[in-house]
Amino acid sequence: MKIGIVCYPTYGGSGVVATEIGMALAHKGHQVHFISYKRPARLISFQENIYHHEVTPVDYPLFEYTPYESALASKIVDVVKYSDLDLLHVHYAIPHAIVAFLARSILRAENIDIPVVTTLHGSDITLVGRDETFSPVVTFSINQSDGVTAVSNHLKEETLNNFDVSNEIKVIYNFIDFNRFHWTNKDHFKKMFAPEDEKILVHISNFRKVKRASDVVKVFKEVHDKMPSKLLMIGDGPERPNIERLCREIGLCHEIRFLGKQDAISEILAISDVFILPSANESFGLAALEAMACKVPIISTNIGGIPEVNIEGETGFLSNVGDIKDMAKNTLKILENPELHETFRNNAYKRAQEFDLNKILPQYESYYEEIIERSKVSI
Ligand code: GMT
Repeated sequence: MKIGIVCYPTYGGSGVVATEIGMALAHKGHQVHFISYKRPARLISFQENIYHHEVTPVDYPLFEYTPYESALASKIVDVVKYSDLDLLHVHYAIPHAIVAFLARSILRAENIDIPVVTTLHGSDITLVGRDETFSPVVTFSINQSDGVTAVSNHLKEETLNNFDVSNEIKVIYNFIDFNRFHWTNKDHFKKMFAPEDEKILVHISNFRKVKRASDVVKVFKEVHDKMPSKLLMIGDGPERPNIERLCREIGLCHEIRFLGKQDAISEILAISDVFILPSANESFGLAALEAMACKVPIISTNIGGIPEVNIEGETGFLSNVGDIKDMAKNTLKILENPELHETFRNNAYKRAQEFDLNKILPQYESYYEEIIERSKVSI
């Protein structure tokens, strides 16, 4: 198949999933055309069957806001026509689903039919999409898509409960590529952060408010009061200055390292003992799945789709949002008992295998085929 993928190229989960799907499809021989305003962050090296089409909105003195949507729609029209795409897969509803609808309408006027699959990822439904500024557009564009997927049962339910959706929604979970995410012995690397063999807690996110990354620091303080430990904070985003301030206030700067955006996530996870995910909302929690693939147990909240991934008392523990004491208690329970820690590590790895790329990717492929067939019938 020739597939167009529209996504955010940044470090957010939707862009990561979109890029991983594209790379895996290309590896299986499909032709994949990424359409985004920058090269997707995870598209690091040249790969056969992958093309990238950059959207470059034109600036003009009249525009206070550059009309990115129009530029994207025109680029999609161009790529569908000249690369002869079979299907367009757009990730994150805003604005990609409505732009795909626009591009599809333009192409229909030229007798070209391009089926559109929209994947809902999270905040496009649970946060920003619900705002009245966007919700009529989100509802319309979901209903107009030829196929719709959500990354968890919880996200599907949230969509049905909060938008007037008549279209069917298929759940296809996030997945993990074990070729890139797996545990390896990195003891020499661990020594750099934990020279006295301290336990390493880790958090990875884009430091938006919804991630409650300051809770990670508060949990760490409680743990650090009881046992020698270090905290690695990976990623970057709007809340980082506040969190760094908190570290200074509690006097633990020397025990907490902010490593910024990193590509070698698997190596960092391989030296980590526990992953902390205290989000106020999380449709799936891809970062947790990546940690589990590297045998890292998860201390998380019990919100959104997280319980579909992290299993209470097996792969980690789940607490109410903001319950620092409970998260700290659970972290200590795992870290103070080496046998239990090892069991949780193995359980996390086993659970991650259920989301193996090789199991999930065929679900996308057969869904694409179904949508292409269905749209041929309806022409
Ligand atoms: O919050 C993020 O990290 C970005 C966000 C997005 O939509 O780009 O991620 C969402 O999509 C991921 C991939 O499907 C999910 O694993 C995340 O749980 C989800 N984030 C939220 O729901 C907050």
